[in-house]
Amino acid sequence: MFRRPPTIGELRRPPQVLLLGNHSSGKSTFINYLLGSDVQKTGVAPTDDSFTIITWGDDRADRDGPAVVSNPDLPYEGLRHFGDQLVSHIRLKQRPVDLLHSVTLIDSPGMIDEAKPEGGRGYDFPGAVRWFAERADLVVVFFDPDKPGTTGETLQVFRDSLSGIDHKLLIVLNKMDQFQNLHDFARAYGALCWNLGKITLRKDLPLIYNTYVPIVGNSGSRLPLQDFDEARESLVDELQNAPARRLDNLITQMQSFAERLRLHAFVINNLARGFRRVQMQWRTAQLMLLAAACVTAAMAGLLIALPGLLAVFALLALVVEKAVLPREKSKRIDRMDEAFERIHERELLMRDRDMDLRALWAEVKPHAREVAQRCGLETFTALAWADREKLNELIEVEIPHLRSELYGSFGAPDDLSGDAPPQLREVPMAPTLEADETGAQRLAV
Ligand SMILES: Nc1nc2c(ncn2[C@@H]2O[C@H](COP(=O)(O)OP(=O)(O)O)[C@@H](O)[C@H]2O)c(=O)[nH]1
Ligand SMILES: [Mg+2]
Repeated sequence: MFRRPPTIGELRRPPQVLLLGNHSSGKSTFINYLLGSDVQKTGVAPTDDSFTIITWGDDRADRDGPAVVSNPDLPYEGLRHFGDQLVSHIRLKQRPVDLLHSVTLIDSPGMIDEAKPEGGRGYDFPGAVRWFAERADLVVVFFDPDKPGTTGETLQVFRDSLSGIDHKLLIVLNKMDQFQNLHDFARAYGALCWNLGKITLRKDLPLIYNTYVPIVGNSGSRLPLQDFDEARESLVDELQNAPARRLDNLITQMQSFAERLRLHAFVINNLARGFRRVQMQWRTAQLMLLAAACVTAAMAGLLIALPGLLAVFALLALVVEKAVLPREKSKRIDRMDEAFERIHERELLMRDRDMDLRALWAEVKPHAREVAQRCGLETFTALAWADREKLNELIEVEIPHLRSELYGSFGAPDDLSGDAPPQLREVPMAPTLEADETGAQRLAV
């Protein structure tokens, strides 16, 4: 009852990179640059309002949304829940390009400044972005000099779709070649930092890749472009590193599922055990009382009263089953927090573990509660000792072992850490933000 197991398509999904950004910030142009061909349409007008999945295939092939979400071999079945409107805005393009062997790119509809709460797009856009972002190994957000601010839909997406996945996020300030002087650049860069500082609520600002895509007809900036070229190379490196990130993300995800599952199972098991004990006590007490009454009646020669006695006990049993036990059950479910505290008594005393565990419990509790209420505590069989040990071993030995094997084979733990934002290589002009006493953020370049 914890969650449904992943589908075959989900398990087999290739490493994915999601590209987000305002319309005309250069997402599609960047994709074409990566693939070395005009796979995506580009242009200043908001021409493309679809999520386009660009993946490897022997032959060139394009498929529409309904064919994509109904194919169990593809990891996109889950998108059906967002409704036909979204499905009709999904495309899949297969291209025989080498890069796509190792990574699938997902181009997205450009974000618009005015987010219409009533759903101007006809589907839950932030929800769909969240769905893709959770399954992506890297999320690249593009900004351009015209709109370095984070207003409207961008703000909504950062708040609703990208929270909690900071470690996968790369920020790009694109079209650097459009700046004619340093002053314009500084203003756009400053505006972007300022806005990001407001929405990411992090003390340190994520690293920003200042870059551009060399395309025919670029106006020719008067700024030296070498640094921006290097930033682009770093960005491409990060994208090519997606398969290693994919493995790391899978392990992180497995760890997080396993820890949640352990909490869920242990607490429900504890409540169910307590409830079964009480149920047993009540039933034993009734039986003993009945037996005692029967014996007394027989000894006193009042066998004639037996049917009456049996009727009284049947009534008593009915009251216990229909009123006493259900009340006991909901009382126990209401005291779920106490069960959690009891089971983790020792761990909760450890200072650094305490907060993590409570945060995890806050996430797990609503669903665990719903499961306990809907299924009824009596339906859960006792958690076997061997299963309990298996779960513990998975979390404490096997998953950490997998991670160290991964680091062993890729040899770059710094770049692969699932918890911390990846330490990106030297890219020019990365600022840090320091919080001063008033809590405001000050830019220290
Ligand atoms: N000067 C310049 N123009 C760019 C750059 N990247 C994209 N463009 C142009 O910006 C416009 C919008 O690009 P597009 O890739 O369609 O943006 P999207 O809406 O984010 O997919 C197109 O006319 C591109 O030629 C860049 O790095 N520099
Ligand atoms: Mg586009």
